[in-house]
Amino acid sequence: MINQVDLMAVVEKHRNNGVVVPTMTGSRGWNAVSNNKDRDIPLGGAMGKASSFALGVALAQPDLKVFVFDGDGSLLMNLGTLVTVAEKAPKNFYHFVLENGVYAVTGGQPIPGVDKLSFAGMAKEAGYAAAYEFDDLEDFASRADEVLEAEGPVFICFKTTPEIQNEPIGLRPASGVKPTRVAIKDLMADLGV
Ligand SMILES: Cc1ncc(C[n+]2csc(CCOP(=O)(O)OP(=O)(O)O)c2C)c(N)n1
Ligand SMILES: [Mg+2]
Repeated sequence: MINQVDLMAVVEKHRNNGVVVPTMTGSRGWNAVSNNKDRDIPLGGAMGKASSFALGVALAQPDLKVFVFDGDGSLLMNLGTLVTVAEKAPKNFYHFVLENGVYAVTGGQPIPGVDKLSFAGMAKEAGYAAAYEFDDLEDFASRADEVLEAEGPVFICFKTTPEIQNEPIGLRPASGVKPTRVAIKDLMADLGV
């Protein structure tokens, strides 16, 4: 099992000037490690749509790498995205799923199929250029150059430790994560588009 913030610290070292689209508990994790917040779009609310949004960015900015930190419950809600991404085949697209086995941000309810399905298997069969699965951070860190330099679309499933949020939403401490609409404006300003 992988700690998601430790994982994200490894990815941050490889992002260079790339755009990062985290969602759900991944947004908090990424906020803790990102060194270029003008190029981050934390996607809140639109469950399952982080990869769809990121696909649009990748197609519009083919010279920039785009990295998505999807949730496992979120990806299940929009499995068709795998087929759409594979069809468009953006070479600059890196789709990570944080497979923590639960809907962590809503209290830790188990996702369906967790011990049966293979997200990497589904991505491969949908037609991604490459698909990987890691449950050990050292294994990934030692191959990160190879995996993140490969031509996309690349899919990587990480088996992560759930960080369950159980407090009523109104009682949770502020996350410090930028609202999506602000992040979009900041990214456009940074890219000059
Ligand atoms: C269409 C829709 N249904 C339900 C929700 C409520 N909701 C927000 S986050 C979430 C769970 C997300 O789970 P996952 O993608 O696995 O991310 P994790 O919390 O584990 O990081 C749910 C059910 C929503 N935002 N949109
Ligand atoms: Mg989850």
